[in-house]
Amino acid sequence: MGKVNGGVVTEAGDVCWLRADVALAAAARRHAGQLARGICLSGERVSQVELCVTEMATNLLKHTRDGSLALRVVRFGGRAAVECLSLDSGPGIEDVPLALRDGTSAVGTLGIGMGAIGRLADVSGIHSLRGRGTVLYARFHAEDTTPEPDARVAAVDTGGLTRPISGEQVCGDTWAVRTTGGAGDDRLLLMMCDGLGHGPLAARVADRAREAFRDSRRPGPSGVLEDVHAGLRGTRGAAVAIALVEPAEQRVRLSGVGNISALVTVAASRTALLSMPGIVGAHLPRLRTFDAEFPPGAALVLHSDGVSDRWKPADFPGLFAQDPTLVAAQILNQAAVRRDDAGIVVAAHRRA
Ligand SMILES: [Mn+2]
Repeated sequence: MGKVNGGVVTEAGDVCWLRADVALAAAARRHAGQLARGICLSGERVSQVELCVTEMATNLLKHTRDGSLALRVVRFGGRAAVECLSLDSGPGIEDVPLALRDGTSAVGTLGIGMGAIGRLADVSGIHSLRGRGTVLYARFHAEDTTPEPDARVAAVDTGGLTRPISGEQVCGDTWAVRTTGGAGDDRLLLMMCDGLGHGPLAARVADRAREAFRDSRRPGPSGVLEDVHAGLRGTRGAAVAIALVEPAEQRVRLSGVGNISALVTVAASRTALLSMPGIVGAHLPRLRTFDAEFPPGAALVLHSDGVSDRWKPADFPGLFAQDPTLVAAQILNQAAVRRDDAGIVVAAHRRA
C-alpha cells in the first residue's frame, strides 16, 4: 500500500444491486460470472464465485424477510477483486458459528453452505444482529494469492459501499481512499461525497469528485477539499468531507462541507466531527478542520444523509472488529433510507 506514492488505495466503483426475488439466483450467477471473467479469474475460480452467490441468493430467498445482493469489482492499488455482499433485514442468525459449520447448509439439498463461502473466498466475513439482519461478505482476488504483504500489515484498513436511490442504476454518492504521497508515509486520505440530487447527473458529480481527490497534491484535508471544490465547479455541487487518518499520531483530522456525517468510535463511545454548511463546487464557506483521537481499535465512519445518523455504535455489538467493508455494509443495511442515494466509507485502526 505504501509503495504507490499518492496512489489510490481503493475507491467506489459500480455496484450491481439485486433485490431478492424469484430470479435472484440466476441473475446473481450471471452478473458475478461476468465480473469474475472481467478480471480474468480462472474458469474454476469463476465457478466458485458463482457457487458463492448462488448460496447467498438461496439463503436470502429461503430464510430472510427481505434482502439484496451487492456485486462489484474493487481495486486495491493495481489489484482487482470481485466482492459479493449479501444484506438482509432479518430475522438474523441465532448461532453464527453453527451456521458456518459444514453440513448445515441452509438450503438442505443444493447449497454448499455458508462455511464453504468462507473457505472458497480469499477474504470473507459475517455479522448478524438478531431480529435485525445479517451481512455476508466474500472477496475473490484476481491472482490466486493472499493480499500483498504491505496491505496486510497496514495499520489502517478501509472499505465502503454505495447504493443508489430506488429505481436508479447509478449513484451520486461516492467514496475514495488514497495515500498522502510522502515516502514511507502511512497516512491515508478518505473522501465521502454526496452529489446533489440523484441519477446520472449526480453520478457525474461523483466521478469528478473522485478525479479531483485523486489528483490533489495538497497536504491537509482542507486543501484537498478546496481542490475538490475547484474540480466540481460547473456541476450541481456536492456535500464532501475529507479525512486525514494519521495512525502514528493516533489522530483523525476532518474538513467537511455540507451534510456528511463523520464520527470516530472507540469501544462504543463516539466522537462526531462537524462539517460546515455550504455546497462544494458552488459555495465554499471558510473551512475548518476538526480532529479526534484515533487509537488502535478505533473506527472512522463517514456517510451521506442517505444513511440515517440516528444509529449508535452500541447497536452493533461485535461489528467494529470486522473488515471495514462488512462494517460499512451492515451500517448501510440497518440505517440507509430508500428515498436517497446512500454511501458510507470506514477506516479501522488495527490493533498491533
Ligand atoms: Mn443525499
